[in-house]
Amino acid sequence: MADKVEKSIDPATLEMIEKAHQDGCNIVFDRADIVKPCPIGAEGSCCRICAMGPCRVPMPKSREETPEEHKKRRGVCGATAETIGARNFARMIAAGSAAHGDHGRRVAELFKAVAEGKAPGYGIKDEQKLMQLALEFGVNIGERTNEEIARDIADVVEKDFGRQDGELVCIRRAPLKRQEIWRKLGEVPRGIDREIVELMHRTHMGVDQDYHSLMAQSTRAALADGWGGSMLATDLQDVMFGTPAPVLSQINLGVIKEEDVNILIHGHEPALAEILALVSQSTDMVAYAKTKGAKGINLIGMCCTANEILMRHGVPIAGNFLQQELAIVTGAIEALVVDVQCIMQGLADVAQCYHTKLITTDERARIPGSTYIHFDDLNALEIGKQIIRTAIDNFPNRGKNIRIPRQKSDMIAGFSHETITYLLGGLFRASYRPLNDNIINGRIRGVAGVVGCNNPRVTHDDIHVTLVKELIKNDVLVLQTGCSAMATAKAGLMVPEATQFAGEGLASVCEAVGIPPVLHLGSCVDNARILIAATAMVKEGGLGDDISDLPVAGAAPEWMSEKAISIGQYFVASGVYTIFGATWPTIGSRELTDYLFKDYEKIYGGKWDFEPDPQKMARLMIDHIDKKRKALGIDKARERILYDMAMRRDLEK
Ligand code: XCC
Ligand code: SF4
Repeated sequence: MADKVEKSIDPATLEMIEKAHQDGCNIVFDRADIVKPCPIGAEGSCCRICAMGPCRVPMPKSREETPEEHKKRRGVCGATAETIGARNFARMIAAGSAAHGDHGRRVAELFKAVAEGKAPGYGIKDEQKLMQLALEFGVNIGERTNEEIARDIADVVEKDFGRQDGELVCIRRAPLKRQEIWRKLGEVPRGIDREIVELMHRTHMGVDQDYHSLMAQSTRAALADGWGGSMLATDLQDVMFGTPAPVLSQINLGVIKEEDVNILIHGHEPALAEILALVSQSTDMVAYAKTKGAKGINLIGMCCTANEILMRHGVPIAGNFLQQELAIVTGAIEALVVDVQCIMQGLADVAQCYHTKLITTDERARIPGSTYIHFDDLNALEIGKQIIRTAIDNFPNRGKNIRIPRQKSDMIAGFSHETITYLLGGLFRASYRPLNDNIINGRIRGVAGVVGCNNPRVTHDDIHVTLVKELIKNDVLVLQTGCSAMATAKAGLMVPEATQFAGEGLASVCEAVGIPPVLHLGSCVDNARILIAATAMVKEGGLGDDISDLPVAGAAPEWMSEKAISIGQYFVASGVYTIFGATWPTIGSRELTDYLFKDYEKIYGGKWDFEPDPQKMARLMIDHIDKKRKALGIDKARERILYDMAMRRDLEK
């Protein structure tokens, strides 16, 4: 990795970095310059899980090690570089799966409270999805009320977290062939909590010392994320808050309004954000804001909480992960309200440079220097009002030093699995048939999921945008979530006009259906929607009988969080070729890396890969897609269609 990277391709971000410096305010980009990544930690070769260490067993620099050297590369207990690398990787998966699992659990708890009528302000918005879940989970519908049905669904879901034996309920959603692969390997998750606890146990000093078996349990914990915690979170959120449908909104720091009380909500769980979306528009709150000299209340979002309320309410997004501090730097944010995950501790210091109140709300995520307002699902409306009032009261404290970048882009979001079927097939024939047909006939070459974070070790947004542009140019339909979705939305790729960047085949399909070539599917837990979409493609027929047969690929080009590794692992174990950028955390062990990058394909049909250059990354993904097309025998169709298009172009001349 180069020592000096360009900070960002986003002009709004660059402008605010400069303002932060003028204001003498220290931000993530500065800290990334000062704190260099530890080279031994970066390659996964530092073990610090017991007090005989920490043991550092780095790969020799700039040359192959001899087999003798490799044998001697061990920690005090004798742990090999493979074991150390696998343990570190496994622990990332445990933490990532735990984060999504705990998110799912909290949603399930709220769902139960809603079913019991104990959570005023919340309700059941998507009755159809409730019934679908009831049918799927074997819950009796009969003449019962929605609440009674929800109560029983809550019981089924609750068991998924604490079950000791058996299988997670959503495992049955996967293609049959995939389920059989997992069962044969003994990797079907029993309970979400159990798999994570067992993985932590196995990585303790002196337990599992075979990287194969450490990675097998890692898969089990990761599947408990993708087909467990994340999937349940998405489903129950849809039932309570509504299944997203396409919605037009705007993104980037330009959505901050100078004359309004600006309330920025940041984090991951939608329960609080949903209430704020409701309360911030209430007439008494808006009236109160006016008494303080503001024109109104502007609720905006950041990171995945933003994705949740964007998809369901069209709430504008101020930016992605690396812009969280920069929003404060505008000088126009009255309150930054956070829940859990991806919240930088640096926010507290940046908030001190301005009038912004940093409000923490979750007992699991406390930040020194913040104001803590405990959010309680059972008293959500009252607390929501208290938060909004606190923000409004802070409006008169604004300084004179305000600068809001002009940049904001239009975007369409809200492509749930359900809406994709409707859009493609129509309300009465909702299906994936048209998508499969267009893949088979070659107009669409394949489908890519591009997801994940920002990372200041690479140029902000650049890798996302370059990769996605290259993919759509080559007729690959792109599905996105997380901060990656925000990067390309800012770059104008999530509007129908973006078909101008798409290849002719993909553009023709998008224009016929009226969708952008890059679809926003939601937050990081909504990666589960991508699993369901892939499964629907398999079930629709004509593209093989397993996810690993599909011409699809996945990427997290600017990843940074442990959740991203968990997501990657469950995609790989579900049969998807998955490529990460930025840095790769097992480079210190050749054997382990080969196992993940090569041998995995024989086991799962999918595998990991690493490539920081977005052009090369696109090439690798497209090559994989073409390989799958060839195996399906549909490679020729694409040649024909491209030939037809060239002829048509010639005729039009
Ligand atoms: Fe966090 Fe989800 Fe990563 Fe963004 S993409 S930095 S995890 S907010 Ni999930
Ligand atoms: Fe070192 Fe082994 Fe302890 Fe790890 S477990 S710190 S390799 S002695």
